[in-house]
Amino acid sequence: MVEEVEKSSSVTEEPIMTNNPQADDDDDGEAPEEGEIVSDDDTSSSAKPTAPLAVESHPLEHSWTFWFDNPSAKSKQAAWGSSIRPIYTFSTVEGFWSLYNNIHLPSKLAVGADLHCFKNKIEPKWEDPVCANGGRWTVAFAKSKSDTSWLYTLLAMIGEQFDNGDEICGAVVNVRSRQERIGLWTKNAANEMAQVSIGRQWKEFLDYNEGIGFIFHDDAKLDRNPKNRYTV
Ligand code: MGP
Repeated sequence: MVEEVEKSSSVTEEPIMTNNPQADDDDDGEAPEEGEIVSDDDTSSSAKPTAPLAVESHPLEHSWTFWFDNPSAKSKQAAWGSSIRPIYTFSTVEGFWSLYNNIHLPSKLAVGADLHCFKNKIEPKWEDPVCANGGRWTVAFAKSKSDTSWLYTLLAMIGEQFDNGDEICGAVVNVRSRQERIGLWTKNAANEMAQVSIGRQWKEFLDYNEGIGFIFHDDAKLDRNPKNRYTV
């Protein structure tokens, strides 16, 4: 049994969950599956039940929370962000995979959806005090082409691959009708050295060779199409 994933108290909708629950219940009495460990003396069907094998869990440096903004819950009248909900929090490698394996990839999400993975306790909003002076790098992908980069972004973040990992708030994938965009949110937009380092490393992790731009949240608040402050 992998470490139990901490479930948020406010789970309301499941359009991001696949119908692919983890096959954790191994004691089905059937032939072992490939890779399943069977003890040598487990030769009779009347073998006594044994204590479950303890599976090591590998703690991450930080806890992370997935948030989801369901397009069908978004309303033109409601304030921006009022339909964003925390979905799950995880704090181990095993917790990440059991969650990742059960939520849709960006290519399977409905147009208009936003899926966020942020350090626990940081809300994926400009208004969050940790994000307030921050900004974001963005990479745009053709429709259904962001799945691999989304995974690599998540692994780089939760695996603390960035030299300036403390600067990172989280990442979001925006699914839109013509494209998908991944945004990497950081804390101190004015710290150019840290932002540029993060942007360069992110491109390496994604094997992305085109230019990308960094926008300050303060600029985005004033202008729907803000200018890039940094490019790498
Ligand atoms: P967006 O989501 O960055 O652009 O911001 P997108 O995806 O091109 O737009 P969409 O219409 O396709 O979703 C779009 C707008 O949402 C901004 O201009 C803001 O009005 C609002 N908005 C976005 N964010 C991330 C925030 C936020 O964190 N706080 C607030 N208050 N508004 C936001």
